[in-house]
Amino acid sequence: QIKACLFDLDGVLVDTAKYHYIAWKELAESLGFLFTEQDNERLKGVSRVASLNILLEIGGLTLDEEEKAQLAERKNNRYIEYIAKMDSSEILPGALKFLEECRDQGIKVALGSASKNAMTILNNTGLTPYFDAIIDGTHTSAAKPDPEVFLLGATAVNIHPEHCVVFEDAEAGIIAATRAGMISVGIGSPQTLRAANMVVPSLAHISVAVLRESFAV
Ligand code: B16
Ligand code: MG
Repeated sequence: QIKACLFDLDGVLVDTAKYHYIAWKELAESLGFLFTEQDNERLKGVSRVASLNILLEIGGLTLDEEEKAQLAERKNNRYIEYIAKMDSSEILPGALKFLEECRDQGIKVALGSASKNAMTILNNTGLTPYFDAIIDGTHTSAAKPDPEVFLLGATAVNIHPEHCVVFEDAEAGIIAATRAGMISVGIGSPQTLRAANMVVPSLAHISVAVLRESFAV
């Protein structure tokens, strides 16, 4: 029986990837190199520090830890300017309806995001009240594909992992869900999310009834 749904934030509930992209692109250009949309795919679901390391590798730059910390802060300050202007219009299709369905059917709802800015995004879009537990980058010590973020979520809502379903748009997140012993639903394309138990284009394409029919756990 499905007793909890755990949601990634960026790419599943809201499209903040575009703001991450603009902020990283600006940083790359200020350092003298180009950063493309294709490069940006490598940063999805990846932590801020790991993202910066990938970006610097693309630019062929080697910097010390202090310089890196400054750049990560500069990028984050830009990103914060963008997310400060977010509102409920930026919630992705089907997300609200599905969150309401979970609530109505007594299914626990938790967040499992790598972002340290998750609370700002949830508050600005009005999503916070839908969650029984919120686990984000301020609570974790290991990044996806480590299962920590989802295991903490399951513990917070007091549900065994085998009764949890994870919704993720990044491959690392699907691997994290599998390692946590949970069912995974990929949001996006089946090519990139091959390891998921099921893949749908968005939350508008899923319902609690379909989940129950597909996974008899
Ligand atoms: P921050 P998610 C992730 O969010 C993003 O996909 C990823 O691009 C970002 O680098 C990471 O959060 C850290 O975000 O810089 O705000 O702490 O998909 O796990 O919800
Ligand atoms: Mg994501």
